[in-house]
Amino acid sequence: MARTIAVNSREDHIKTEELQELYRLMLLIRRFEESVYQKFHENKIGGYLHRYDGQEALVAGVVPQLRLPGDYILCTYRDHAHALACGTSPRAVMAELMGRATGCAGGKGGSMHLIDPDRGFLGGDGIVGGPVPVALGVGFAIKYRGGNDVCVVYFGDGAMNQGGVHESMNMIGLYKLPVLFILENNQYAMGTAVSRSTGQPDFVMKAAAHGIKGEKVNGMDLFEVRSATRRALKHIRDKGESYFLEMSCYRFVGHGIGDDNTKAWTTYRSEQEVEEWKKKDPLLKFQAYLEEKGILDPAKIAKIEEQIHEEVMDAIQFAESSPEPPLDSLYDHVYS
Ligand SMILES: Cc1ncc(C[n+]2csc(CCOP(=O)(O)OP(=O)(O)O)c2C)c(N)n1
Ligand SMILES: [Mg+2]
Repeated sequence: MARTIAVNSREDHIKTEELQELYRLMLLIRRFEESVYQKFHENKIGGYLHRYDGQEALVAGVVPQLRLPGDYILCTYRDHAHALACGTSPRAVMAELMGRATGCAGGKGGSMHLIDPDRGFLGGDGIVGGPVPVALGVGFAIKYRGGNDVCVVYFGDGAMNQGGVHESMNMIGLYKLPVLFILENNQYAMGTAVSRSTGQPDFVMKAAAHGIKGEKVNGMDLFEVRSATRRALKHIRDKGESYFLEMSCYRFVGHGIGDDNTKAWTTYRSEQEVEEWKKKDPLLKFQAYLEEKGILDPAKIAKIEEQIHEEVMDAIQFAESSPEPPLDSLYDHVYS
């Protein structure tokens, strides 16, 4: 029989099945990203890519709380996790990374431009801060059409220094649009620490300057992310106005595939700092919690690991055996 576990507050009970699903999702994201690293170095993936290792809770604590389709999600180029959480198959994501016609953008978008509109996933964006003006438009459309859908927009701490982000936040605050901001504050924009790039590192205060309520959240803790998201969504759906969640987190690997944290130009953070954050690993912390509560045991974990491994291997096999887009489709979907 299904058990429920009380988390953080009496209202917030979670079924054991849901907890297991969240664990599976976080593990899928982690293992998927690890395999992507390997495939890039085998020259199976071209272009560039950015991994989400360490930030999994920001997606697992938010996306399953949404009504999809109905609500909408926009995010940055660090987008593999978001697509997987929306339900885009690992096959379609891997095929997109490998530039195959079976990819979720027909093989023409690549890592930074995953998209799956049927599931409400309006895509990644290679432009820092780029998703926020789009969220303004989506939020406006939701309000114009009526109903209480929400547009969730993910963006980074570096993006908070972009003019277009603040212009959009101003209008979202002014027009009271149903937008949930998820600031992925992973402490760095490429090699630049937050403290070196902004005179006011309190991002919730910056949101308040635009008339948007918000709070700071420990993004390394799935339950905290989940609870804050539920509060925020309730606020947005009930009041029809936006909400801002600043999630502190850390990317465990380099900024992108070209940053392996070892070369001189990547020594913007110390090994010791990385190790300190890894002690707060959201996946391992959640796993330990589930073991402590008797929801998972080593045998069950091994079984889930095996299933995820098979799922990722299947995605790779599918992608590698898929065709590239035909040459005569080169100019499709291109404006000239
Ligand atoms: C408008 C724009 N300027 C610069 C870049 C180059 N660039 C790519 S990622 C990045 C850092 C962004 O950092 P942040 O917003 O904190 O996101 P994170 O990569 O940490 O997730 C920069 C400067 C870009 N893609 N777009
Ligand atoms: Mg950042």
